[in-house]
Amino acid sequence: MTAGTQDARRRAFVTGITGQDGSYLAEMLLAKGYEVHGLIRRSSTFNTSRIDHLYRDVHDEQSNLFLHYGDLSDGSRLATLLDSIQPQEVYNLAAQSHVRVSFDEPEYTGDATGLGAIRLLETIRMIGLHCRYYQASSSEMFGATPPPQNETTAFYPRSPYGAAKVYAYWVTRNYREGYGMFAVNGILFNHESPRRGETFVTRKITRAVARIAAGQQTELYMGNLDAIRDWGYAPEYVEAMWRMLQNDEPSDYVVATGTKYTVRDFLSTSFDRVGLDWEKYVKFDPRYLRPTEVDALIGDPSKARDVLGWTPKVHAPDLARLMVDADIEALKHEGRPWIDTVTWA
Ligand code: NAP
Ligand code: F7E
Repeated sequence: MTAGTQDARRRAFVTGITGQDGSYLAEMLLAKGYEVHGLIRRSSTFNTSRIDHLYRDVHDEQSNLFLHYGDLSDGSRLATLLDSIQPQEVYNLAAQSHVRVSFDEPEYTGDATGLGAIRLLETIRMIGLHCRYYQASSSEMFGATPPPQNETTAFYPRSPYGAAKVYAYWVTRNYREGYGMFAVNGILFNHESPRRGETFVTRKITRAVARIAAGQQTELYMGNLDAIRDWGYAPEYVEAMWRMLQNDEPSDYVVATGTKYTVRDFLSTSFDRVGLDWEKYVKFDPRYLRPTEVDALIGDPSKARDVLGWTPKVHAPDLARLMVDADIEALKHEGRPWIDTVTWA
């Protein structure tokens, strides 16, 4: 079958499919029988390691994952793709998603993370595509507003990334209210996994723990250890995204565990897993501080529980342990692709 030709399968278009969430979402949608179309950026080196295990040759009749070159900065390409694929569901997960990096690349972050959303929304409106749209909004939008944070909490972003996400949040709501689009914001708190990018704090820690335990590293340089986060498990969070698009009414939802954990707690639990004392290895480096920090994010996921029936099962201590175990496993496969296994309901 040619990519996108019509059959009974539901079609989803996923931007950011090569990222942590995109890979789990694609895996889950394929397990549910969807035809999945992913947007990937042209890169001089392969950037598909998180989804290679899902990919089958396009000449294979059973293939139901299709990858398309494109970029959120390229509106005409988005129009061509969406018009030819005609997906029923669009998940906008692509972003320059690193908060610290957004201070170094504020303009680019605004373009990809903020304007990228309106390029997609306006494309959908212009070509008259009847689809449901998911926007990857973030707890970073709450920034300096104290916890607990829910759907009615005021935004006070503390980074170019947070500000760009606020823009994307509001245009998503605007297209829902102005044009009657089924467009929703998932306001997701930090969620992690063995597939988390290596420069986010959890993965930086668990990867270092595995390497220190194996004698391949002797110290770990970190920034602010006092930050409080509400860390959940990414495969559970992509399930919440999907549920938002299956609900009768479009609405916005906080997705979180409702529990607090500091960076220091995460360090302690991770080093404990291999029987080491974190204080002997961790050193301070101011380069990992941000010009403005988000001190505390703790979500209240009551609405997602009550309306979507979504509840988190994995909390920060178990998450730290499973990520350390996965990084120990990954070290054994260094140089070869390694992917954690997830069982989808
Ligand atoms: P991630 O691992 O950093 O993945 C980001 C994805 O976006 C990658 O596939 C990346 O492609 C793609 N991308 C970046 N710039 C692009 C552009 N200009 N055009 C097209 N694609 C582009 O992020 P994640 O953790 O999976 O998060 C998914 C989404 O949720 C992001 O929007 C993030 O901001 C948001 N979010 C994440 C969290 C969290 O805790 N993980 C919480 C709240 C919200 P390459 O692989 O080529 O770089
Ligand atoms: O930092 C502190 C740092 O970079 C967490 C993104 O997915 O979640 C993520 O943003 C905390 C911060 O994530 C280091 O200062 C200390 O307080 O893992 P992070 P983030 O900034 O919370 C939100 C919800 C998103 O939407 C984003 O896309 O840890 N921290 N020392 C450090 N952080 C890093 N990266 N590296 C350190 O060495």
